[in-house]
Amino acid sequence: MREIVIGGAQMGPIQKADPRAAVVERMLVLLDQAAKAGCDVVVFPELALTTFFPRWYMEDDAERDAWFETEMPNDATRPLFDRAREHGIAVSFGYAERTPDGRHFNTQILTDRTARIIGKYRKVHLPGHSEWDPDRAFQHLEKRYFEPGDLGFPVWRNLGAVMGMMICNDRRWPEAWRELGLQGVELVLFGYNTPSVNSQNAREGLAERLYHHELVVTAGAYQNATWAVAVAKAGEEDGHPLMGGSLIVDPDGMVVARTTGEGDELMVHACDMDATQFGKTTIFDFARHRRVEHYGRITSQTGVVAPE
Ligand code: CDT
Repeated sequence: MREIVIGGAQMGPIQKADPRAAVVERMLVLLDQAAKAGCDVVVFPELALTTFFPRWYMEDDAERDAWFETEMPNDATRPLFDRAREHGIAVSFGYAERTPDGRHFNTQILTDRTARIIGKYRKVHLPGHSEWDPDRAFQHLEKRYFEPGDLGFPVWRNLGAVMGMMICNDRRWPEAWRELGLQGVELVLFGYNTPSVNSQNAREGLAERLYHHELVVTAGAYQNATWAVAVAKAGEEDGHPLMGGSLIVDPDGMVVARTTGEGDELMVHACDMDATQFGKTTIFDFARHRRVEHYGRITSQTGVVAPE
């Protein structure tokens, strides 16, 4: 038995005007709760330090860059690293990253128990669009503000398990899960900011969106025989609702913990990493069952090519 107690620290809304320091205070409360609950690792949402700013159209570079972190940790987030180190808890959270040479990524990091950053992932599947779209009920400008991640889908050994990360929209892409699965991932950590309504289809309700979310996380976990923890930033940010529905999913694809509301809320589950072994050595023993000679299109072709 290799038990890791996972904490999924869902966060309620962050308004445009909320300073980073106030957000980090909320994260510290969740981290302290996690310590009391015996957590070994705590996962916070995508873009955990700010509002989901890609809903806002900006033309000014300085205005855009105000949402980005140029170093990690920095003055605002150092208390989080210090508290995590005191508790001996590994943490993972997302933020907007601007590199020293001026590149912009939607990033998530992973620390060990000493608060040392051991892993970094930059979001590969950026949803949305890059120019103002008058046909949408609201904007989703991730393609404007970020470039696609350049680090692939790495994994790291942490707390005695193989861990990988993805970010929000990545969870809808089986290729992302399989990249991690092929490296023996045992725990996938990710945060998300998913609007409660579809900006291009008002008929698609919250229930359907929560269903699609649960569908892809449970399928990804099952098909790669891995634990997964999916953590929302939820609630209404300056009039724009984000859905909750944070989940911890076991390697059989079963939901073992979930949040109930759309505010700051910790979910906890003790997860046995050895539970991944059955699936990895039977139905999803990739070495025995995959047929790569038939998978060429997956990496040679991007869009659909239908017959004449
Ligand atoms: N943050 C993020 O990736 N959100 C997307 C919304 C897609 S709608 C343009 C998601 O997949 O949840």
